[in-house]
Formats: sequence, C-alpha cells, structure tokens
Amino acid sequence: MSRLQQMRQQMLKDNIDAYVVMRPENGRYLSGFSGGEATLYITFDKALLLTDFRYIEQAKAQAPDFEIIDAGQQTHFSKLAEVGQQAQRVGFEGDFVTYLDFGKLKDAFAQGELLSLPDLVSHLRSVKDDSEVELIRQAVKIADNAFNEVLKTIESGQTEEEISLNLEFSMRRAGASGGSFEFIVASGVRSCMPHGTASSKRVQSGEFLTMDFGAIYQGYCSDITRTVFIGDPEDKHRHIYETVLAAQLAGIQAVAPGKSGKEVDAVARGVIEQAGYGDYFGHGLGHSVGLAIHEGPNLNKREERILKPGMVVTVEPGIYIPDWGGVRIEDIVLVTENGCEVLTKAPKDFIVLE
Ligand SMILES: [Mn+2]
Repeated sequence: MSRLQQMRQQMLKDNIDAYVVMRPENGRYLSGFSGGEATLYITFDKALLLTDFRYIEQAKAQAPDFEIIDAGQQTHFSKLAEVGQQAQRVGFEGDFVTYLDFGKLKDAFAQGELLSLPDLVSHLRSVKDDSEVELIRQAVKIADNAFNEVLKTIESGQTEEEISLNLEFSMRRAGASGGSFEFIVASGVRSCMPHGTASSKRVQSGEFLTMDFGAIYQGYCSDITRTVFIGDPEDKHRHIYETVLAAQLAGIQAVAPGKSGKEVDAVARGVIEQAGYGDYFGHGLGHSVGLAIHEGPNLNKREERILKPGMVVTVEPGIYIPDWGGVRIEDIVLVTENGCEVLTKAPKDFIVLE
C-alpha cells in the first residue's frame, strides 16, 4: 500500500475528510518532495502539493502522485481556502502549526471544523519500510566511519570544536548532506553535561571525551554516541564505563516487538540503579530516528507505546557525575520480527587514547 493510501486509511479511522500537512518531514514522507516549503492538502480524491515558483520543477519531479499547485503570489492559506471549500472535518498538525497560522487555517476552512491530529502522519512514519531502513543504514555507516577516522586524529590539546569539525568533514566527504543535529563533543568535567555541545575547551589527558553526532543521508538521520578516555584511566573511570556498557547491552537485548518503551527503559535503567548510579541517569533510554532526529515512540519511563518490527530506535544510557565527568554509549537498532538488529557497528569497548 502506498503511503498516500495508508494516509487515507488513517483519515477514515479518524473520521476526517481532509488533512493539511505543513511539517516538512511529513510532507517529504508522503509526497517525496524534499524542498521543504510546501503545504499538502489531502482528501479522499485529491492530493495537492502547494508550493511556489522556486520549487515547481522539483516538486513535479519528486512528487508524481501529487497535483502540483503554484500558489503564485497567494499565501498557502488563501489557496487552501479555494481548494478546500467542501471540507467539513479537516485534520492538521496541532504540534507544528503556530498560533498565528492556526488563525489563518481557521479562516481558510471557515465552513468546516479543524481537528488537531498531530500523530496521524508520525504514526505512519514510526514504522519504516525497506527503502527507509536502507537509507538509515547508510546514514549510520557514514557516522560509524567518521568515528573510526576521527579516532585516529584525536590528541590532547585539540579543542572540542576541532573534533566536531573533523567529524562533520568526514561525514560530508562520505555523502552526508550535513549533521543531523548540533554535535555534542564534551570532555573532562563537561562530559557530565548530557547535552554539552562542542566548545573551545581543549581535551586533556585524564579525561573522558563524549562525542554524540550523526549524519543526514538523503533526508534520513543517524545518531551515535561514543565515549573514549584520554590518558591513564582510574578504576572509577573503567567501572563507570563498564556499567554504562552493561546497561546499554541489556537495553539492546530487551528491544523486541510487543515491548513498550517503558519496559525497555526499565531494563537498562535497572542495571545502572543496581550499580548505585540511578540518580546519575536523568534522561530517557532512547528515541526513534528517521526523517527527524527525534521521533516517537521513545524509550523512557513514560512511554506506553509498543515497539513494532520496522521501528528504528536509539539505545543510549549514560551516567553523569557532577564535577567529575560522564559516559554515554548510543547505538541505533532496528526492531525485527523477533528482537532487534544493531545497525551501529563502531567499536564500543573501552577505548583509551594516548
Ligand atoms: Mn540520540
């Protein structure tokens, strides 16, 4: 079944006769158009892609199942008012449309009712098809390769920003269109900040170095974290690393269809709690990845949604000790029929650099 057919099936279930897509990832997912600046208007007999002069040719080439409409000098909202005169129950992305745009949508569909259905497309996106999995595999491979390359160049005295830049260069050279988020390169005490983006701090001997980065390949994201040690580790460094690794392996082992996000989270979290570091693991175990770097379902304490084959999630526990440092290890896994396949291949045994 095509994505458009799946979409319409979902619209039937939600009892709506039209849906407006403004989130670029959702538009790309349904239409194939990667230009970003488009509004989709989908009914049971129409699939329209509203864009402007700059993107007409690209949209025609990328979105063959959609009728491409040049909104010209009109806004997408006034065009929607024209094409959507019959619509009675119109779904939209309540988690994306701004307050101002919501007012314009209301004016455009003055005759009908607007329903916030933010999960409609993201629900479809959560299970990846083979072509999507293939692109994610490529994005993961590019990041794995960057880690292996950059590992050879890391030395004390280098700034975190230089390391971040080297990761990006490596991935761009390998075909990535860019990084999938602002990279985290956090060394020494900064490694206790789960989201410490690369700074001008120089890495030194006796420090952990956490690198959390990823590539975008043909629209699809990867996400990997590796923590290495520079210099001579103390027992505590090894112990914290081994604890995080044990939690990560247990988390991966727990990923399977039928499990909820919170069940999987609990398994990895249990390992860290058992070791006495529960208070130092303050974030969720993982999230889904696809056209966006953070998608649902998640793996965390609250996630009730159930994993299904074809979902792609990260498993990324960490321990962060204030004024000391932290460790996080993250892989991407594909949920399969009877468990999961780890897509990330970069080494994750305790790596000690000179
Ligand atoms: Mn992540």
